[in-house]
Amino acid sequence: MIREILTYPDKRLFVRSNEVSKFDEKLHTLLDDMYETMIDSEGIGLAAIQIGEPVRVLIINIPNEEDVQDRANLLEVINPVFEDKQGEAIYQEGCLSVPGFYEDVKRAQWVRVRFFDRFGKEQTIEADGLLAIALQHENDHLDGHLFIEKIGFNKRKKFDKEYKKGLKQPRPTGRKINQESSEKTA
Ligand code: Y12
Ligand code: CO
Repeated sequence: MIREILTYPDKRLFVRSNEVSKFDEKLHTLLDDMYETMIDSEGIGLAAIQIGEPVRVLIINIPNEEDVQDRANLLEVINPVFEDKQGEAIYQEGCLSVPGFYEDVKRAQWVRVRFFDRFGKEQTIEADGLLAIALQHENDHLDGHLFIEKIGFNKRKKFDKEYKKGLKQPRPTGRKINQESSEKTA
């Protein structure tokens, strides 16, 4: 089911989300709803709190080299713990909860993250590039933080000004999506 995405300045976006303790049908429905909602809004990442669920769940679906967003590459991350971060990277970020605003953010270039999958199995991922950025952006949501908090003072002023004007920058789209689910068994 496609769910409503909370947008800035909704105060629920600033709460710390709770750890998941049950890897049950309810969690699977939440993950499926998050995927449908993210794809419907042309996003590449979403945290559960963005649809009003304060649990430590995030999903990421980075488009491949042909700009196809293949569900087979969907990453479902539950209770993530960042074990290591290295380097620096600057990337122009956007967020479905801050529509129409994009700004450079400095983050780690490489990360190693321990997490659980939807079946409660512990996994580790090492990532760089866009995936590393997305993991950090989405993990910030779990701690109640938005990327606009990481931009400089002058850029933040620009955001406040554009936000007040209700400015929505058009964004090129046209990405292909393959929503076929890859086989996922326990
Ligand atoms: C790098 C940087 C940030 C992330 C976090 C995930 N962010 C998104 O998925 C943002 C998606 C987004 C989509 C929008 O809509 C369209 O493009 C049609 C959008 O535009 C508007 O809302 C007007 C803004 C953001 C991962 C990796
Ligand atoms: Co976001």
